[in-house]
Amino acid sequence: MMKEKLEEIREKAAGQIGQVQDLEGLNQIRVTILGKKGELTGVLKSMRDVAPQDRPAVGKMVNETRAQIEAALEEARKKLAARALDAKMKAETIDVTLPARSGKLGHSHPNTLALDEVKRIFVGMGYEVVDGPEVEYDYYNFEALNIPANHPAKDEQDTFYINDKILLRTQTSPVQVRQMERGKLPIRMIAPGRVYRADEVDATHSPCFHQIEGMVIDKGITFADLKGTLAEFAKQLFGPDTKVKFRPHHFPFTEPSAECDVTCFKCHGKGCRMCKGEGWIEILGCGMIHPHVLEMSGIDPNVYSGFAFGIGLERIALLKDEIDDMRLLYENDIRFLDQF
Ligand code: 2NM
Repeated sequence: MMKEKLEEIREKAAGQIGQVQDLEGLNQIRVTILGKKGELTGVLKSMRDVAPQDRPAVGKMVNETRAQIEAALEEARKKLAARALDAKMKAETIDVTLPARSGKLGHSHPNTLALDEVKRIFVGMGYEVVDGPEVEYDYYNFEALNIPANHPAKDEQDTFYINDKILLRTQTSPVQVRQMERGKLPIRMIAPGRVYRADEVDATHSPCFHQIEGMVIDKGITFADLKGTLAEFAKQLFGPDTKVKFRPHHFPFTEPSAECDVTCFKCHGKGCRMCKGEGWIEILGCGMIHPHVLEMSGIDPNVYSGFAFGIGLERIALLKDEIDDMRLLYENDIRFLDQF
């Protein structure tokens, strides 16, 4: 009677274990059979109804049944665990042979492209690239450059003053002055960098923009050297058939002074939209360094002479890339920048 009951439990367990699909189900089976209120435990509790002399044999049978069921449970657990691991591995496979998603690479800003080009040309002619402070003394920005106290450039409307002696440089000439003061001659240098003017933002103005100023000082430097240098620069920047033209102008720090135009690189001088029908495009200011400027920085104008020039970097970038609004250069709109 007890034997049949145990046999029935064992077979039922085997049947259930054979059907079970996952570890949770298996645990359920363990609880319903071997748990505190489980079927096999129930049998154990009914031992008191068994005749004392039969108890050892029945106890042994119960224990054997229990061991068999436990063995079956353990075997099933191993199978199910292996199957679960297998499924997990399949679901989480990484295909290491897939090509990587390519990151989007940036590129140089149009200003940087133009500056690199200008630098390449002058470095190729033996010039040094020099920089200096953007926060400058009034002396280096104005006085040492022969710009008198009553000059309109010095007006508070035009210059950002930190105090009455210190300001944001309005040109990169102070870098040239500092180089002259060092007294190592000859000098062949360009000074690119940020400059500041108290201007309202519009299509051609910004309170912060970039200049590239250049300077050569040696014995016997003449206006012919200036013309030859800038003619070569223009050819390299705008194409080999580019011509230059010099119009008289005035700067406090140079004498004589000129503005330099190049033949339009689009129409080659015939006149078009690019050059507003002129055939010529203004690109820079230049001149022979004023003897007083040399003298103030400790260079004897009777022994040395030199030329200097100033180029607006944005103007070059806008021209070369045919951009019609300077603000586009500062807004950092990727849709715009991606085009260069
Ligand atoms: C310009 C035009 C002409 C210039 C002069 C000097 C210095 F320091 F040598 F005197 N540096 N840059 C200069 C001359 C700048 O910008 C339109």
